[in-house]
Amino acid sequence: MKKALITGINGQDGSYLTEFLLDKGYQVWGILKRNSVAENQTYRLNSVYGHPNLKLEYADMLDFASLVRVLQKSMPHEVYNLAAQSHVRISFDQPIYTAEITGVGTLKLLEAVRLICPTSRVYQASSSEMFGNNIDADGYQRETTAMSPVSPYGCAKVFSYNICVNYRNSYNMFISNGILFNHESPRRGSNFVTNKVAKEAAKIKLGLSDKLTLGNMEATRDWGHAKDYVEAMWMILQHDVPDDFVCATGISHSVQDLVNFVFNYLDLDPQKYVRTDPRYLRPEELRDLKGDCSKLKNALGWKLSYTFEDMMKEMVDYWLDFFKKNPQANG
Ligand code: G4F
Repeated sequence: MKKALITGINGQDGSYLTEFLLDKGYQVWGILKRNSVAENQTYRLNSVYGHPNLKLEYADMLDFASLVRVLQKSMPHEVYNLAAQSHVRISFDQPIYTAEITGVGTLKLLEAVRLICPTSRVYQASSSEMFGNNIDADGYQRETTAMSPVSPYGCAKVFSYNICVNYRNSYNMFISNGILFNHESPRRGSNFVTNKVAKEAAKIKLGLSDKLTLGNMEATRDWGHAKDYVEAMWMILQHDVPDDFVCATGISHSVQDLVNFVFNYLDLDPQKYVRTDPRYLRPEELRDLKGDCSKLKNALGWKLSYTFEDMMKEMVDYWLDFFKKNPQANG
């Protein structure tokens, strides 16, 4: 039986990847950071919690010894490093914590893999945030686009990307970076813009709220569905050689387009409800993202199954259903 270890197993991507790998017959190990509310640690894993092939262990990216212990216990064939402080604006509030988890945490994991199970294949969750405001002449970012991050989070991800390439070359380890553009779902944290818009618009539709307050409406992002992107992670580790791949839809929308689409779907007028507030702006903004994933499509045959519109409808429908059943809840 193939074994995989996932850091960040209880996040959006970790939970979808767990379901995907269990379906493929893997034994899946995951590390959980201790949380005082135990239910908060596993709610995204509800559909698979208690599965005989799912093994959860307490460990932390800040705690090298805990990573060593879990690797020794699991001896995985594949390691997916999805753990991070992944919120870009919050990385300006907690830059050191972000660097330690999202940057140095990766190095701790690589060093532990090198010492304990050096033939394990390692997937690193790299990010389009690494490109900053660099765009190729044709309007896209791709594997060869220069990286000039504009946030502490982006800087930490560039460190992780580089240390992965360095370990691959220095120690001949199978380590691959997936450079993923924004990917969303109903499991996305509701302080990321897609799910914030979906959730608040659903509340407005049901009469539970009367406003949505946002930051930069001009920024554009290339938004895909997390379910499609976890499949890419797995494909990247099945390739015959370790390599780095962009994963994106190739289509971008502005935050304003996102708002217009969601409010239109709910038959609401955004001008009546949507406001902006500088507190949601970042000290430095990444303006535009649009990815070219030709390499991933051509080398590995990856395909998208969701459109932006289907994904946003799924998210809005999730929140409509949630608030109809729990009108008092804050989500
Ligand atoms: O949803 P966001 O917070 O995602 P962001 O910053 O692009 O980062 C996400 O994608 C990255 C991939 O490039 C990941 F690496 C990262 O971990 C994360 O998953 O913001 C998207 C855009 C930004 O331009 C932001 O300024 O939406 C703008 N925005 C406008 N109003 C807002 C808001 N973002 C948030 N979170 N909240 C707002 O009220």
